[in-house]
Order: sequence, then C-alpha cells, then structure tokens
Amino acid sequence: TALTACGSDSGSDSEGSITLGFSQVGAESGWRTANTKSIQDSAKKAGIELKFSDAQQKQENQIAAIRSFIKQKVDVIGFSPVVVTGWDAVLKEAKAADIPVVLTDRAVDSDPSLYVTFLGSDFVEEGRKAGQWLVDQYKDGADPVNIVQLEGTVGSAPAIDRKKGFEEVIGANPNLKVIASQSGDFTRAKGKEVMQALLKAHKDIDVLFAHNDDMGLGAMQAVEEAGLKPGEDIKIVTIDAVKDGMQALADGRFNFIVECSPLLGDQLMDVAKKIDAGEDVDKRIVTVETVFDQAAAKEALPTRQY
Ligand code: GZL
Repeated sequence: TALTACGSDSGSDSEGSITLGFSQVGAESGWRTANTKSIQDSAKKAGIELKFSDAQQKQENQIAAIRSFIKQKVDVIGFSPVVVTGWDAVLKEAKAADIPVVLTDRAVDSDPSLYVTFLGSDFVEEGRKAGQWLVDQYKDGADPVNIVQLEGTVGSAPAIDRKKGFEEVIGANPNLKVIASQSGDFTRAKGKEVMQALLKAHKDIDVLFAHNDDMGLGAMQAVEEAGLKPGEDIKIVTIDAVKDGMQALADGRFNFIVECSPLLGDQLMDVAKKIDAGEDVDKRIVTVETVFDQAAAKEALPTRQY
C-alpha cells in the first residue's frame, strides 16, 4: 500500500487499504454490465478502493487509463483488454513503475512476465461446447446444415478463440457448413444489422452461432422481421447466458447457450489482496461455467444473478 508503516502519510484514513485501478472494455453487452457490477460490488465488500474507467471499447482509452493509474501510484492495476495486441509498451511502463497487473476476462498476446495472472474463461472450450451441441443435434442427419456465425469484436480473445473451438468441433461432421461468418462487435444493434444482410444474401440458413447473447438477440429480431421463427426455422446457439438470453432460450427462440460467467469480482479482489500481501498467485485462473438447453433455462431463470 502507498501508506507509511506508522500510518497514513497521505492524510487518507484508509489505513492499510488497497487501491485498485481497473480499466473496463466498455458497456457493450449485458455480460459487460454484469461484469462491471460484479467488480464494483466486490471491491466494496472487500474494502478495496476502486478507481474505475470505462473505455467505450477503445484500446487507446484503456492505455490512457492504465497510464493514469501508474501516475496515481495505485497498488494494483486490473483490466479486461478489448483486443489481444498492442499492450507491450504500457505493460512495460507498469512493470517499470513496479505496479502489478492482473488480466480479467480477456487475454493479451504480450509476454506473460508483464502480468501477474489471467483470470477468466476458456473461450476455446466455450466454442467447442457450442459446436458439440450442433454435432449432437445433427449426428443422424444426411442433409447439409448451413450455419452463419456472428463473431465478437475483431481481434478480441473471445472472438478469436470461440471461432477456433467451434470450427474445430463441427469439423467432425462434414454436413455442418459455415456459409458466412462476420463480426457483430458483441452488440445487439450490430448483430441485427449483420443478420439482416445475411438473411438477404442466403435463403437457406439453418443455424446461427453468435459469440454472445446480445448479438443473438439482435439477430433474432432480424429473423422475426424476415417472417421466420427463431429457434425453429433458424436454430440459435449463443454464449454468455445473461438474463435476456436465458429468457429467449426458455421461450424457445434460442436453442442452446454456453455460459460465460461475468462474476469475476470476488476472485479479482482476492487476487489483489494476495498480491498486496506478497503471496503467490496462479498464473492462470479459469472461471467455472456450464451450459443451458431450453428446459435448463426455464429452471435456472428465477435464481439467475444477472
Ligand atoms: C467474454 C467477454 C465478452 C462477452 C460479451 O468473457 O469478453 O465480451 O461474451 C462481452 O458479451 O461483450
């Protein structure tokens, strides 16, 4: 902590408390909103002073926020990197300032010595789970199954890895064909816009795989406006399992959701405390998550936290 051994020299009364600077991607989806709430609630619960910045999905804003946290001499820096590249310089500045960095939610392709740990989901596994559901659904079919894929933010770890895991698994069944794949930037608006274009270009779409619920919900509107039944004429598989997605699943307008838990707050605060106390922290902390079909969504909805 920035305080002297014999009590606060900065006049703050938060003797021994930790200051965490956190740079968040933005507020692009229901998942992100739930993730932000989890971080803010957990900081309060842990008695950690949180300096929070929302980057509106712009990398330059995240880099500026991290530089500001370095100037303010926070004890720990946390961030969810909007894309995987372009972080080396600012991470080296944090290291030179002797401020430990924790990655949450998304990964970077920088040298792992530049951050203490990466706390978040295994996105390749999430893509595999989505693909496996389709392989199981169509294992006895002989007809070609035409799939369109709505990818997340270009260059982001979840978009790269979910695509990788999904396409790896559906390769098991040559009938399963991705006939179009385009980014909807993880938002409902873009998901709807891209799906409208895909519906015009392809009259034979059987399945939509969207990298998050929000793009799936936007696309679902486009499917309905095209006079088709989502969940029946076009099956919809997504990732996240936020409330609105789970409602669509329970209502039969989605068919399968792979959960991606946004509730990383408690684990982040636990890591910040361990780092501040000079304790060891695992290099990789994978979040625990499950999958939902329509029946499971009906069951889970009443007690969903987000
Ligand atoms: C995944 C997270 C993704 C969510 C999207 O951990 O980075 O970003 O799946 C969110 O909903 O926008």
